[in-house]
Amino acid sequence: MKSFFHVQDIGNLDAALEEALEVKKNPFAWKHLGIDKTIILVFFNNSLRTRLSSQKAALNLGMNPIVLNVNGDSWKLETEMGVVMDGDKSEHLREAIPVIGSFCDIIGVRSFAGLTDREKDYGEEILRQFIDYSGRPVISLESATVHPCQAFADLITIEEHKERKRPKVVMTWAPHPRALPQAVPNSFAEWMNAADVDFVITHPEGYELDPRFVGDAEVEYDQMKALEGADFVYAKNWSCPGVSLPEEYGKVLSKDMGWTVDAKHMAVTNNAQFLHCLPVRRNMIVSDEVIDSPRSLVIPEAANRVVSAQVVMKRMLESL
Ligand code: SN0
Repeated sequence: MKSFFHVQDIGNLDAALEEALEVKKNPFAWKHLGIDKTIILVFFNNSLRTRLSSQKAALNLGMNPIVLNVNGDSWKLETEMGVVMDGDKSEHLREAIPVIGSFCDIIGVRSFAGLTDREKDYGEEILRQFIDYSGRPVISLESATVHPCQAFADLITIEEHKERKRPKVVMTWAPHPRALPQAVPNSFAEWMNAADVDFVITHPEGYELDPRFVGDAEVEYDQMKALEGADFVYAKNWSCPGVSLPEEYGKVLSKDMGWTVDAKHMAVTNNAQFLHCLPVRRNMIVSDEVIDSPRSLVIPEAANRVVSAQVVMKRMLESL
């Protein structure tokens, strides 16, 4: 595997799921693969699960993880080409990336969407530079438009917890005080479209996700109607994707607390299990009652982040 970015990069999903369950059962069985290998995890943004699960996955495989917090403990990095570097940024990505590449065998990168320039974000400019200039396999640890390690962990969690063969999975927008990227819902949609589930997306009008990620999914603007009979409810906030009105890109169009997932929403589902990628704003995205209920899977879902990362790194080590 050369890069991990889209669902296609993992190949056959049944095979990937089978491998994930094997890795989960036997996390140290592939420790020989990573001996004398190094992964550098580059963070332009905050992280809890991604940082820790990536390090844990690397250690399980016998690899040496090194974490670099850009903006914290490295030089501030310039990401734009052709600029006069007379500001606070001391080094350009064009040099930093090949240097990082020369110190390791695999690279993971977290670089959130800036949410001001849609074209730049959807062109994945920072991730592309890592792919083009590092000479190493690159994993998106949430880049501008995708968060594949999360979506793969979500799929593993659904596979483990489904109570019927083809469950109904509903992804619902929920309110948040800040503008958040679309990476998580984009990847979740992409992966659910490829999986053996009935997938429905619900959000207020104006929050339409990019058609490349929505694919053939059903979009229902009536949240209650969408949730009827759901087996899994996946809540997530995202800012305006700017699909029909580019000038609204990255804006918060609604903070409608009527969309907060609470007991009244869960009551119309098929006793659904609740998913969220975390971090979650309690009583904005989801009520305490729902996230604290026995049908909430947020902790096992987060635990599966080690599993998804480990399958991806294992595949990369196998093809070095
Ligand atoms: C990120 C996002 O893409 O939505 C990371 C999720 C894995 N979430 C946030 O930045 C939440 C920050 C907040 O203030 O709640």
